[in-house]
Amino acid sequence: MRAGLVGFPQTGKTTLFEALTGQAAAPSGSSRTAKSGLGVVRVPDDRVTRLSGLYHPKKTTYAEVVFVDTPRSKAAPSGLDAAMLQAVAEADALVVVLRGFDDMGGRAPNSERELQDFDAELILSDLGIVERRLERLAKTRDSDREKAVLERCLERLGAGSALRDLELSSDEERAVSSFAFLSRRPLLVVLNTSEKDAGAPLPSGLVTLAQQSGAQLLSVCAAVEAEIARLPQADQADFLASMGIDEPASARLIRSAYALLDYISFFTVGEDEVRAWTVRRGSLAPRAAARVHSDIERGFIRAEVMSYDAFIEAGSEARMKALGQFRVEGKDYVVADGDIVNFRFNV
Ligand SMILES: Nc1nc2c(ncn2[C@@H]2O[C@H](COP(=O)(O)OP(=O)(O)OP(=O)(O)O)[C@@H](O)[C@H]2O)c(=O)[nH]1
Ligand SMILES: [Mg+2]
Repeated sequence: MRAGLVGFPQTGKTTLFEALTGQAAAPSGSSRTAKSGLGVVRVPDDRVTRLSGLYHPKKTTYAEVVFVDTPRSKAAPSGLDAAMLQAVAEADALVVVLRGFDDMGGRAPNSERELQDFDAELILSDLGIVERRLERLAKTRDSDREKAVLERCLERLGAGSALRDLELSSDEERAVSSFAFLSRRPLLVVLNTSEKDAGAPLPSGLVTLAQQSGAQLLSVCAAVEAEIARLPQADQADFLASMGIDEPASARLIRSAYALLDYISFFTVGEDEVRAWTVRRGSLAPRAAARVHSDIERGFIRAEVMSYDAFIEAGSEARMKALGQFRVEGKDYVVADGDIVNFRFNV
């Protein structure tokens, strides 16, 4: 999964990136805001650790999330310029960072307003795309289906609403997917609080607004968490606890993103590798197989499946078989979170 950190200038995007990845966004010596940073974070999952302990594989691979920091927008106060758009072009989800601390000039934060303004920027960006495309299509006689969907989008956007919760059929979705509308991307809102507000309840107005926008919301004190992320791994848990933070920002953010995107994990196990994979909930076995390798999807015969919890309780594959819990599933099987899967295929 790829998540793009976006927002207005000086809201703490780069600081959050450092907190999430434990790495500085740009090489030292260069301006910290000059470049778009990429950081890979492993998805914490005790189940993978446990399976690895049982199989003693040569290699253990956790699922990963790529966070993208976006370069400073020079066109302040506008939050979206070409560089930022390019940085998030391939993001599965947008993480909008809101300022929850007094800025350099001592101005108090207004996170609700900021979220509304940023959503408006996403909407305007999409509106521009839709209008240009419709103008072009007006000169042609075909593409009626595309025109019809774009008209629906235009209506929404023109009324100042995001495309996030616009219901589209799978045909319609396909017709507009290449536009990668920003206001349709799943949105995660991070309120970047001041040190004194770390751990305080979220402002209720912002909670309501995020709900209305179809977004997930969480608060993080990026400055504190970036400090902690720089400490040796062994010391991090103690420092978090001393600040009243249960879980590092990266773990909380990844969990929210998985919930938002409705992602689940399944596992493949063996002597060579124990590995976690991510798919959308509701995916059929061949789709899950494609995550592992396209050949496995093409030559899919069946999937041998054990659910993680039952497996841990039983203790071994042999015992699972004896209990009748080692299942053989076909093409129509919907993969469940925690499934341990062995694909049988023939190419
Ligand atoms: N008090 C407080 N200050 C913060 C926090 N996070 C960031 N800041 C400060 O806010 C300023 C901007 O932080 P950055 O992380 O560079 O923000 P940015 O959004 O990446 O900024 P641009 O890339 O320039 O748009 C810095 O002076 C940070 O020290 C926070 O959690 N609390
Ligand atoms: Mg920055």
